[in-house]
Amino acid sequence: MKEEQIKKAYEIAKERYAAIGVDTDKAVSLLEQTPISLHCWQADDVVGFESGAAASGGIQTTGNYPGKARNIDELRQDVLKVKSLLAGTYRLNLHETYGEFGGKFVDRDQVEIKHFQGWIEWAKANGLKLDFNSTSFSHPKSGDLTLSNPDKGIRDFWIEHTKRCRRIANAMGEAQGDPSIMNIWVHDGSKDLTVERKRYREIFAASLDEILAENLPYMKACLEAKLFGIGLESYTVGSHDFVAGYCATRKLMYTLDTGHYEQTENVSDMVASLLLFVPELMLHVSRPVRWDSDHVTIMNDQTLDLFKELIRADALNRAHIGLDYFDASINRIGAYIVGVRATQKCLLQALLEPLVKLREYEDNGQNFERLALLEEAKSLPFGAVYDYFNLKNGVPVGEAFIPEVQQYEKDVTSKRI
Ligand code: RNT
Ligand code: ZN
Repeated sequence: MKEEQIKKAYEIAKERYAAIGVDTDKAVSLLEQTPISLHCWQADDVVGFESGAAASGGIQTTGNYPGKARNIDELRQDVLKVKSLLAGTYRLNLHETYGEFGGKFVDRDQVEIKHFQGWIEWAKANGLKLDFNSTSFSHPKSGDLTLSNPDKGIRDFWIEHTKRCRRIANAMGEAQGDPSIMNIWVHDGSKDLTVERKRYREIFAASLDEILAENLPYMKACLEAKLFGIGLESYTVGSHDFVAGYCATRKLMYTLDTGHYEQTENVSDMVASLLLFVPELMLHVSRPVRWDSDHVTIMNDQTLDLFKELIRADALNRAHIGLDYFDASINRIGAYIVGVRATQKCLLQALLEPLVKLREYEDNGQNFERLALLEEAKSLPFGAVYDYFNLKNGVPVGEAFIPEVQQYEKDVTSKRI
């Protein structure tokens, strides 16, 4: 598409939206400024640089498409390639297992800020801010229970790990002048029936209280809820009810992963409830296909509804947008870009919703009018606005990123054998 055509289409779209009280320029600028946290683990199938082993502990990556990042340099190169093809503001979400361990084995209860110093500098040099995750899976001590383990030795190992991770996140936040968001997700659960549901949750809460006691002003912790993990189907310690209750009482950020609920559950409806009781949300935007399969995020009703609820709740400044999927069956760079673009398209459509008019109709009891406008809004030319957003920021418009990804595969990732 020619530049002139994109601009012309945008001008027409701008007028069309203005007629229903929506400012497209404002939506574009919000889209530019809203950070999206790229999950480092799509680049290498959640392997990391600790032991090189495949992910275990409730999660599993499927597929063996060639070209995954094998070391820090390759991962950084991939992330920068992804970023270069996208408009907007980015953060990078690291797991503890992605530290720079200098070829030595550094156990999880020994990790230090120095193992992330290189990341802090690299991120700064490349205009990225860092988020962080403790990592209690894929380790000999992971078992079925970590922070909720009745065995004090194992529990203390993971408490120490998570405390250290908070300090690392704090160092990241201080260096970047903006809090690093540190997610705590543990796979703790049971494959089969358990008669100790309450006991493990009591232990988990006590472990979390101990971990979160230290005052670290440059980081924010969040806790991720989940329905079940692979091999842990009968019981999850950190269920939705547990995490909602814990976050509400401790005033902690809740991590909402869109793959972590019952398949027919309306996840977007949780936004307007949770935000009444927890300070902020961390979003893991994903795509569950029949289960928590972590397929690449696409523009579907679930994702659209999630962002619409966020905007309707006026909560863009109380939510941190991150991605969480790991598809090893397709080009991984392409997977990043498809997922980010889908997320942006959903956020943009939410920002372009004619909310003032819709609310007016609702207040007046004009329910036919509300339904009609909601339907009509679906076919308004948001695509022209999204194209313009990309053109304005000098990145490929529409499907033009496909050959760029193919070229990178030819030059770089296909050579990783
Ligand atoms: C697992 C959680 C968690 C992980 C990452 C790798 O079900 O979604 O967020 O995907 O920490
Ligand atoms: Zn997640």
